[in-house]
Amino acid sequence: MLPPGQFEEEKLRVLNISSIPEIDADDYTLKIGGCVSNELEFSYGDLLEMRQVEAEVSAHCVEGWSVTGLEWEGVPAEEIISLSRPAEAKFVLLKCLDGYTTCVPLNYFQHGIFALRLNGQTIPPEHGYPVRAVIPDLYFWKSAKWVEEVEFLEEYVDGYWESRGYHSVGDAWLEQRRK
Ligand SMILES: Nc1nc2c(c(=O)[nH]1)N[C@H]1C(S)=C(S)[C@@H](COP(=O)(O)O)O[C@H]1N2
Ligand SMILES: [Mo]
Repeated sequence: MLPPGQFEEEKLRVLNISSIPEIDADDYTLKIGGCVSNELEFSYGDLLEMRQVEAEVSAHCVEGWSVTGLEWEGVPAEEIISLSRPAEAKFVLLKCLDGYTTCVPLNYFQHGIFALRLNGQTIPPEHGYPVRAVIPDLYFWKSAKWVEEVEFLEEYVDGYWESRGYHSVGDAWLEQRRK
């Protein structure tokens, strides 16, 4: 079943605000900060060694196309939450290596994955290598590619598309496309 107003496509369309960043996994760091008890940093190697989960999460682009049956594998966001302990957080701002940002409510983020693999292979560069935050149920603009920083927030702030009129939550099942 697809969310209202969506049609099924075979393959992901590659959509970026600018070009695909060239990333050497050896130089990559995922930073966790904001209103947390523990600020953390993880290398790509650290993430590979952490607890991994696999989940099928469909992509629902706000422009109307959906791709189902995508198998993502990586570190559960719950793990990042329990290690950093963001007691008062209500949102997270995901910041990416291409300058892109998006704001995600914590109650959706907690079901997310810091994906390292897609359909049994290392995530391809155009889809977010080395790390993509995949957030179930929200439109796909909330699934940040090339994510490098997670800032836990008590208050909502706009990210890139949210500041251009797109919804602060963006639940595809509730058809929350624009503000
Ligand atoms: N870092 C980053 N993440 C991003 C974007 C982007 O421009 N930069 N675009 C978003 C949008 S609008 C969509 S629809 C999806 C597209 O993902 P895909 O290129 O893997 O199909 O990525 C989302 N995540
Ligand atoms: Mo999109």
